[in-house]
Amino acid sequence: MASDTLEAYDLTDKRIWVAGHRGMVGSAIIRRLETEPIADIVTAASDELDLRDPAATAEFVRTTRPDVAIIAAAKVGGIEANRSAQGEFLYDNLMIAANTIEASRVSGVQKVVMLGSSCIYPRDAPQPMHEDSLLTGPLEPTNEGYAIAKIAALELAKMYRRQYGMDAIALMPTNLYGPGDNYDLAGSHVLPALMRKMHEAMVNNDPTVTLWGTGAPKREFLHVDDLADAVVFVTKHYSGEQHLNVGTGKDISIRDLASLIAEVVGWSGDFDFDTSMPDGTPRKLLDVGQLERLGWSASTDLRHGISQTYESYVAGEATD
Ligand code: GFB
Repeated sequence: MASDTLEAYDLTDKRIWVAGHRGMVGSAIIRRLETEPIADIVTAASDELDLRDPAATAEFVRTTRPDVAIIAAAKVGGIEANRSAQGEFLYDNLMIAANTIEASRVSGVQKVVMLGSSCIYPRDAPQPMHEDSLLTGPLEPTNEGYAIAKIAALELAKMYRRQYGMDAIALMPTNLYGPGDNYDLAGSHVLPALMRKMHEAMVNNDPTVTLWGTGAPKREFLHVDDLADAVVFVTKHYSGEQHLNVGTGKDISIRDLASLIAEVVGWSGDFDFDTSMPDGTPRKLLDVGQLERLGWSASTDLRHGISQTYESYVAGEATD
């Protein structure tokens, strides 16, 4: 690890911009920042500021003058949303990254934290996937647009550090879940989709739930509150051009995840497999050694995290 990586950045009295504050990730980061002695948090809703617009983004940063920019805004979705709208995923995420980083540079933001995804690594990268696997092979086709945008974002942070001395860092989280997730079955990720499908099967007394693909792929799931804690940790303790993986270091097959969700929801039935839907990457497990050596590791147990997320899903439904 380079010697520039353990610098401490004091958040006391800092003004922090959280881009994407209404999303699952942004809202978790705000909950976590509220426990820090910062001055204030700056936000803009997407109907007030379109981060794909360079002039509007530059004007927002110029007038609000944040010390720190945490870029949690992104167009995100599960395997089917990604596969069917690759152009949109590439364009929106490229523009968000380019505009937020450039606006931060022009207005002299002290620290910029970019968030990416474990899908930046090659489909067949050795597991667990080390940061050095970046750009060593072909990407998974179902999320190539999103992955290319997130690779461009982390490279932009790196190049701006080299050219302008900007303190921009990039974190690559694994698959996330938690309160405030998207439960729309066509666009969501697997964990919220299966939670909803099983909850509805229980309510309707359905004996079967259909899973996409074969159930064999393995994924690593990180609670969004753990990610928010990692974001604050690296903002305070890390400065370097190397992007960092964030995960739990443990993975689970989709079939076993489905069984775990069924136990938490209290539904007992059978699974069907719709193999006309894609499996995607066979396995996606991160090597989390670099962040662990800096002093951070995840703490939420998967079963506990799913239970807590299910409680918030049921509570949200009750108030709809
Ligand atoms: O979470 P997910 O949509 O995204 O799917 P990825 C993970 C696995 O779960 C795939 C299976 O093998 C799906 O086929 N699966 C089973 C389901 N049943 C379902 C279901 O009802 N809904 C969904 N959505 N999946 C995304 C990328 O990949 O992960 C993004 O497309 C991003 O770029 C994100 O990186 C974290 O893990 O395959």
